[in-house]
Amino acid sequence: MPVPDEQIFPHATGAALSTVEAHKEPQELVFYAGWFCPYVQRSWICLEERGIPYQYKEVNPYKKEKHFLDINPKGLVPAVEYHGKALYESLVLCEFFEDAYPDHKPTILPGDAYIKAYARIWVDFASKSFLPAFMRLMQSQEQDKRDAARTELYEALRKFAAQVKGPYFLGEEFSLVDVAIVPWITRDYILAENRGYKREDVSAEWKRYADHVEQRESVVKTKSDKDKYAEIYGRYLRDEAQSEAAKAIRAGRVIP
Ligand SMILES: N[C@@H](CCC(=O)N[C@@H](CS)C(=O)NCC(=O)O)C(=O)O
Repeated sequence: MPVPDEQIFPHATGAALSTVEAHKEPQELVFYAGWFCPYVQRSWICLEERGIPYQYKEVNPYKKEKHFLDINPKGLVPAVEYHGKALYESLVLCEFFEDAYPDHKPTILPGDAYIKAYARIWVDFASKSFLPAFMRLMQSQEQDKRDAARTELYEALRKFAAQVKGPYFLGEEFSLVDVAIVPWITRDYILAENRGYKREDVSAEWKRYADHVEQRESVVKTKSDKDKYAEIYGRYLRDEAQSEAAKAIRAGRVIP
């Protein structure tokens, strides 16, 4: 039985479409992506930031086609094939691009060992504290659960924003911490339009940071037209989405 999530507009639009068009030629690195996916956007931003040559291939991960499951047995985008070998997990890919393409600048992890470890703490925070709260707020149907999720989200964002050196998380340099969170910043209008979220209600620091980071060129270049996200996020807002992440949130499990 096809899951409703399979009904996805088939390709990128807007600025992201131009980026896809520029990456059609075969390369040693094949990037399996879904234009709509925030995790994909993380890895995609890193590829664009660092000018790494890659071939973009659109995948509908909800179809779980055999070729794609051979690349990522979890059946999730993003994934890559590098010299014919497969890898997946958005943040692992971002770090892999650092290691496999050391001559491509700028790097998105700082060179200093302490700052690099510190950055990883906040990348982890984005995945474990911010993201589940974001999704809970989107998927919650009852008002009391929405209020609790919004409070949880605001607390996480205030903690994060209090550490922002500005304009980016670590200061002048855009880094993996920004990459880890910015795809959801570009999608927070969904919460603003449907769940009473406001950047300024989190804190002035959060609003300043979010307003700035979403304008980064690599972020803008990996975004599709706003109206194309509506169908997908409508399923989350009605709590009908059957993605692995949506099911995990519904069941109170960790997001895969
Ligand atoms: N932890 C993974 C999550 C990736 C993920 O959940 N991708 C979604 C699309 S946004 C997907 O492929 N979903 C297919 C499914 O849930 O069946 C990562 O960071 O790469």
